[in-house]
Amino acid sequence: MDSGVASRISGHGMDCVKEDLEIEDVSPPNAEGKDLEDTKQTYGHEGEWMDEEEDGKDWKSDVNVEIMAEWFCTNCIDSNPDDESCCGQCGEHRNSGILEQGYLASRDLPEKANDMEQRKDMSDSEIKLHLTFPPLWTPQTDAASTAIGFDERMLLHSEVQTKSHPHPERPDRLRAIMGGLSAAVSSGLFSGLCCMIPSREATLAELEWVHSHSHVEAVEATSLHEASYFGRDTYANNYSALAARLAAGTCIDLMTAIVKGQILNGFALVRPPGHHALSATAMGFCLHNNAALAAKAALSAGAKKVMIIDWDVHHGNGTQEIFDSDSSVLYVSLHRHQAGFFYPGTGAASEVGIKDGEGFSVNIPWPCGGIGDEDYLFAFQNVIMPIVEQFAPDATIISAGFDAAKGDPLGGCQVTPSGYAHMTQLLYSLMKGKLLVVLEGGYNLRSISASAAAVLKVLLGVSPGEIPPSWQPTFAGLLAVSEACVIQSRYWKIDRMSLLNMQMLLSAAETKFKENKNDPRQPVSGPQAEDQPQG
Ligand code: Q9C
Ligand code: ZN
Repeated sequence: MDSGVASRISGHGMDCVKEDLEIEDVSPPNAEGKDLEDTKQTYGHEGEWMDEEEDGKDWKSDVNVEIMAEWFCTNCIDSNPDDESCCGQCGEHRNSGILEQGYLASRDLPEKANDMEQRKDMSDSEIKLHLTFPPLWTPQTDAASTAIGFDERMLLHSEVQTKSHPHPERPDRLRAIMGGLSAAVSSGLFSGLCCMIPSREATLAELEWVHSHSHVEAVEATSLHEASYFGRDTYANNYSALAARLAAGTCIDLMTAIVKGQILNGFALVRPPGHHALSATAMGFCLHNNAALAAKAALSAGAKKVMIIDWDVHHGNGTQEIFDSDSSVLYVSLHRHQAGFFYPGTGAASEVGIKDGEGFSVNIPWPCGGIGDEDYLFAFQNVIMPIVEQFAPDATIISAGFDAAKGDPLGGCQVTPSGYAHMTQLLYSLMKGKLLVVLEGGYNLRSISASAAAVLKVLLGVSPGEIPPSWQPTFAGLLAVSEACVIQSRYWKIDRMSLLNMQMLLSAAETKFKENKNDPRQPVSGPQAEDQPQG
C-alpha cells in the first residue's frame, strides 16, 4: 500500500472537513483495555466533546450547568481542574520552569512565574522561534567528542488544534530536553566535551533511500496545507515536511561524521520521530524513518554492518520492514507487545526477518506493561549483547524512544534514567563509540529530559558503574527473554548454560506463578516475590 494523499483538515475547529482518508493505521484489537486506556488518556475528551455539542436540546442555562475549566499538564498532558495548581497525575506545578530547565526545574515552585505569565500572551510562533536556549557547547574539532544535532525549526511541527486534548508528540518535548541539557551545561555538568552540529534538510533523493517516491511526495504535499492527517494519530502542518527533512538530515549527517571518525558518537534530538514510518506509509506520529536513513548513511559512508537497537516502548515496525530482507542491517527491538494488542501490534519474537535477512531481526516482546530496568538489562545481558558481539557492527544506532520510562502516559513501563544509562554503557563499551542515539517517542517531559541527560552523560564518557548484581528479571521479562533466546539460537550462538539457567528459572517461576496466582511483574526469585500485594 502506498501512502498517497494525506487527509486534510481545513480551517479551524467546527469547520474541519476530512477528505481523502486513505491511510488507516494498524489499530490492533483490544485485549486488556490498556490500549483503550492509552487512547482515552491521549484523546480522552473527544467523546465528551461530541456529547456536549450534539446534545444541545438538553442544555439548560441555569446553575446546574457549569463549564469546568481545565488545564493540561505541560509535563504529562493529563487534564486538571482550573483550581488546582499542581498536576494530579504527575505532581508538576502548572508554571514550573520545565521548558527552560527540563528535569532540573523545580517540580513544585514556579521558577519564573512572571515570565510564564507573559508567555501566555505571546503568540505560538513567537514562542516557537524566539525561545532562546542558553549558550550551549563550544564547537570542538577534537575527534574524541560527542555531537548533538538539534534545530529549532523542528519545533514548528505541531498539531493544529482541533481536539480538546493536546497531542502527546508535541514541540515541548524537545524544549524540555534541550532546556535540561542547557541548564546542565550552565551549571558545569558537561564541560566542553560536546559540540552541536548544524542541521540540514535531507534531500528528496536521500529520503528515497528508504521511502517510495510517492511517500516522499505525500509528505512534501502537506506543506501546502494548514493541517493534514495520515490516519488518526499522525498530524502534519505547513512546517512538518520541513521538520521531517531536518530530522532526517540531522541523523544522516551525524552518522556520516561518526563513520568517518570525525566525531566519536552523537545524539540526534529530532522530531517528528521515525521508527513507525514504513517505506510507503507515515504512521504512529512518524513521517520519515530517521534511524533507517542513518543506517543507509552509515552504509554509504563505508560501514559494512550496521545495527539498530530500538528501545522505544513501541515496536519499530517501519524500521523492521525497511530492513526485513537485508542482512547488512541488524534490527533489535525491545517493546511492549501484549500478544499483538499493544500498538502497532507487530514485533512478535517469531518475526526474525525474511530471505537474506532471516536472523537479522531480533524481537523481545514484553507480554505486559510495568516492565523496568531489571528486565531490560536482563535482555541486554542474555540475548542482545551476545548477538551484538557476534554481529560485530561497524556502527550502531539507538532508536531511543523514552516512552518505556517511568511516568510516561502512553508506555506504562518503569525504566529509569539509570536503566537507560546502563543500556547505553553496554553498547558504548562494546562499540568503543560509533554510536548514534536518535530520539523516537517519549511523552513525559521530566522523564524524557532526565533520561536523555543520563544517556548523554554516558556518551561523554561518564560510566554509570556496575549493574547491581541483585537485579533480577520479573516473570514477564524472563518469559519474553527466554522465548527470544530460544528462537534466536537458530541464528546466533547463545550460551548453553545461560539457556539452561533461564529454563530452570522459568520453570521454578512458572510453578510459583501458578501456585500463588501472582502477578507476572513479580521478580522471579527472592523473598519479596511471595508477599507482593495484589491488585
Ligand atoms: N490505538 C511513537 O512513540 N497510539 N509513536 C495509538 C491507538 C499510537 C507512538 C493508539 C502511538 C504511536 C514514536
Ligand atoms: Zn513509542
